[in-house]
Amino acid sequence: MRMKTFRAATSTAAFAKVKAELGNDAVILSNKTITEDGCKGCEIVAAVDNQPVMSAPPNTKENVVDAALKESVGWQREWSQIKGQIMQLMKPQMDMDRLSPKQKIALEYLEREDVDEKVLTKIYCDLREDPKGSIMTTLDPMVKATPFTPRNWPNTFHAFAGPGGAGKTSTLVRLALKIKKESPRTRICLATADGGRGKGRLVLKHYAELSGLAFREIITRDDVALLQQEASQFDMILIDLPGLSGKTNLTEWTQLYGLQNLPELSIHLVLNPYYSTAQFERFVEKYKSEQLASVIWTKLDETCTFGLLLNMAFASGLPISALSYGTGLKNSIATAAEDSIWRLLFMRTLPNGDIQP
Ligand SMILES: Nc1nc2c(ncn2[C@@H]2O[C@H](COP(=O)(O)OP(=O)(O)O)[C@@H](O)[C@H]2O)c(=O)[nH]1
Ligand SMILES: [Mg+2]
Repeated sequence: MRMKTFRAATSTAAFAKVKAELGNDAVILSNKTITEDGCKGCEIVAAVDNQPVMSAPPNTKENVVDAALKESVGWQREWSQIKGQIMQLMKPQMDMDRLSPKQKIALEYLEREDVDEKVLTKIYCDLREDPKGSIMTTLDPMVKATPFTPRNWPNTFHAFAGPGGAGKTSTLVRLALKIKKESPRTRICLATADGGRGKGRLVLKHYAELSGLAFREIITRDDVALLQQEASQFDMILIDLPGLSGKTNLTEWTQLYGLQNLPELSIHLVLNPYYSTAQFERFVEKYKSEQLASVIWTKLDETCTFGLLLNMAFASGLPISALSYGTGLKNSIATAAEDSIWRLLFMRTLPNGDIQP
């Protein structure tokens, strides 16, 4: 067994070093906060079973292609083949002329809006059962809104996860300011777990100070434990998570920081509706977690088709809790409502009434 100590400014950075040096099979033996030259940091001790060192093949064009093809063999390729075959089988069955003209127009519209084939097939099957049924009857149970308000989300801990640049920090600040404005007595704490030194941290600190909100930093799991101890002082603790790089996924990250122990933590996944299918599927895989509770869609003002909202609702069963549609901090976010989701999907109309081209 090979054992090594890694130090970095945050657990995320230390964990990345562990992975880079010891690989995915490394076992974390300890993970604690340390102080070095007056700065807080993280120390991880990790170990890996000794493995024979394989000499890497020369980096020729052929070797790179061979390695890539080998990587794609296995369940990933099999699954995409199976998926493709199911769709090939289903598509001819989707005889659109068996639908009423109104149903057919609605289904064709959703196809143009980039609603994926799994969802279209489900809608088609439902409509076939009920020739007089409206498309809304079949879509209604699929798309749910749980507006992000203290009343709908009474649990204390809320974390915002998602790819870098998706709009996590802006969303967190906007929601905190909105709640503070609507119910000034709500005791809100803003906590950042985003890298310790980044711009997001300063933004959060600035708005917390400006609005009289508490501010905390999460550098290691000790800070999460501390936050848990003082949780009764707050009605809502909003945690800004980092965008996860490389192969690290959300479940690994929450385990590393001890977030999975937080009672009633809701994680809200912040996404943009204009991701490609491949990107979207990758994010769903990377950010899947038992603690995921809602989806927040941002950058609606930069989006042309909104089918991904439906695809995600179908794939995850999660409600939508907020919608954001502008760069500014004011008048750029709305808590989600089912009719605003329908207006987006069928009329490309943003919550502020603007229509997307
Ligand atoms: N157009 C537009 N820009 C947004 C929206 N939400 C966030 N942004 C911008 O996206 C960028 C990244 O946002 P940020 O909150 O820092 O993302 P994070 O990395 O996920 O925390 C910033 O420039 C924001 O102003 C939105 O709804 N519409
Ligand atoms: Mg951020």
